[in-house]
This record gives sequence, structure tokens and C-alpha cells, in this order.
Amino acid sequence: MNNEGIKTGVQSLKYDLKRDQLKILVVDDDPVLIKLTCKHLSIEGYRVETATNGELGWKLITDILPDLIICDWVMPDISGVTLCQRVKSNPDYPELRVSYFIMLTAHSEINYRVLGLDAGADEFLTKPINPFELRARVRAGLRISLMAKSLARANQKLLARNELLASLSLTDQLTSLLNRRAMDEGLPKLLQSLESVNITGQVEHDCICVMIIDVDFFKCVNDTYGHLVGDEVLKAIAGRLQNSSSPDSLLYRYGGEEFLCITPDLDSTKALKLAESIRQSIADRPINVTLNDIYLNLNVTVSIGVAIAFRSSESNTQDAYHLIKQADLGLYQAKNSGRNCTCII
Ligand code: GH3
Ligand code: MG
Ligand code: MG
Repeated sequence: MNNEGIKTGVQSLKYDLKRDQLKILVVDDDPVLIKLTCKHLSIEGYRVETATNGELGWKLITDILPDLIICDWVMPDISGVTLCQRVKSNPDYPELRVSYFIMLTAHSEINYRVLGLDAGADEFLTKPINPFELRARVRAGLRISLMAKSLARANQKLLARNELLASLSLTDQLTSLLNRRAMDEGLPKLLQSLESVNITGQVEHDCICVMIIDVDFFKCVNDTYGHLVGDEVLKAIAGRLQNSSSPDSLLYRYGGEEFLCITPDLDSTKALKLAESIRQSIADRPINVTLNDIYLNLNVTVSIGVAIAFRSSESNTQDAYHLIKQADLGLYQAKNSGRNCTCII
């Protein structure tokens, strides 16, 4: 390339990179070479940090996380190859993998380059350093390093967004409880634990209890006060379910005004006790609704149907569909028994 070409390349890069914000580290045991390299790079406005041996270099690398490292091959303590391996494959510093690593070497033979490349080096510069080549390699390296960093950032954002979407797709918007889809996915898996042992050979759960909790005469709330008040009541009920259920319970909004509470290892006695405390947490005190200029104290009750799937049971309640059907039968009985009560099947 002629000088004109080099000049054009340098010019165009001036607009691409904010050079004083880029972090370059030079690691070399030769102070003269360090001084010279810094001088060549300062012409283009880079801020350059330096280290005079491999261990000092590593300390600085972990402190400043440089965008680009220029490192001598032969140093008195650790070699450039060893330092390069640390930079490129240290599980404690995954962000260093995108630091561009230029190896300085007096060796131009191919087998040295293979060794360096296998250690993770991105580029080589042969001594004595040509300042034009040095600056061009640094520009190219920084372009790649910045691109890799921005890709890594975009990837992280995508992963976080995917996690959020996955959790939103399993959450009920109104009550923030788990939704029907979460139940459809989760209950069969939980029931499978009744048929197996965990990796340590221990039984995970002896039984799984399912409660269907249905608000009594909820349609009247909507009909009397409107759907928005109805929504507030559903939110308040969800809050009371969270406060009164067991820490092991999973709570779902199953349908409109129906909730599901799934709790492992509750036998019939414990299940009835928990269901009753849930029911009472709603019936015992009115629900306060404050909506714009409306202030209401509403007496609301729920009916609860309970079914339990046991390990090694002969019945088909180990199947999610049948277990829910049983709990539904309990709910039906509770409704027929006058509501505001619990029935276990
Ligand atoms: P029962 O005691 O027999 O359960 O009577 P109910 O009135 O509670 O039952 P029904 O099935 O007749 O009515 C349920 C009502 O729940 C009807 C529906 O409009 C209301 N509903 C369902 N989803 C929502 C919701 O998200 N918000 C509001 N406000 N109402 C809802
Ligand atoms: Mg109802
Ligand atoms: Mg209902």
C-alpha cells in the first residue's frame, strides 16, 4: 500500500473509533520496545497502559479488561503464549475472550505461529516493529474487538429478553400468579416425581395435593360493581392466596375466577388444614377495593375442591387430567354444600 492509501485508512478510522476511550495494553520486558510502541500508538491518540512482565500484565488485564493486548512472546516470568491462554480461556473472565491479542515475536516460522494461534492469539507482529503495520494491525484488531463486544452485549440483551418473555408467557397478567400454560407444563412433570426417585436414589415426593379454589357468586360482583372492581377483587384474592398458602405451594390462575394451589407432600389431614386456612383468609375479613373514587368493602368467599395423588397409588390420579377432574368434583360438592367450604375427594 502506498502512503496515500495508508493516510486514507487512518482518516476513515478517526471517525469510527473514540480512541482515547479504547484500552490498549503493551506487555514486554524490554523498556525500549515499550517506549517505542507507545510512541507509535500515541500518534493516533490511543491511551496505552504498559507492563514489564507477564504477571504484572495479567494483573493489569484483569483490572482494566483491555480491548487490545500487544504482548511479547519471550518474557522472564511467563511466556506470551501462557498469558494469551489465560486471557482467552479463563472461566473467571469470559469478557476477556473478545480482547484482541497481538503476539510480538522474533520468530516468523510457521510452527511458532501455529502454537500462538492455538493459544488464542489473533495476530502476530514480527520484530523489529514497523510502525505503519503496527498501527494498521491495531486499528483492525480494535474494529474486531469492538464488534465482538457489541455482539456479546446484544446477545446478553437477547438472552435477558428471552428469559423475560419465557417468564411472561407463564405469568397471569392480572394477578401475577402462574398461568394455565404454566400449570399444563408443570403439573405433569411434578406428577412424574411420584413414579421416580431423584439422582441420590431418594423419593422426592410421597404425594401431590391439588386444590381448585373458586370464588363464590363472583358474577354478582361484576354485575353489581362492574368488571374493573371484579378485577381488583381477583388481585386481592391472589394476594391472600400467596399469604395463606404454604411456602412449597405453587399458585396458578386456572381460569376466570378459579385458582389452583398445588402443594407436594400434603396428606389428607394436612391438605384439609391448608385448604381451610386459605378459605378463612378470604372469608374472615372483607376485601377493600379502592378504584378512582370508589371505596368498597366486599365480603367474598371461596369454595375449595381438593384431590391428592399418592405414590404407588392404584388410581389414575397420577395423571394431571384425572387429578384435576377429581379436585373439580370436590369443588362441585363444596358448591352444592352451600359454598364457602372445602371438600376433599
Ligand atoms: P359460583 O359460585 O357458582 O362459582 O358462581 P360464579 O358467579 O362465581 O360463577 P360463574 O361461572 O357464573 O361466573 C364467573 C364470572 O367470572 C363470570 C365472568 O364474567 C367472571 N370473570 C371471569 N374472568 C374474569 C376477569 O378476568 N375479570 C372479571 N372481572 N371477571 C371475570
Ligand atoms: Mg365462581
Ligand atoms: Mg368458576
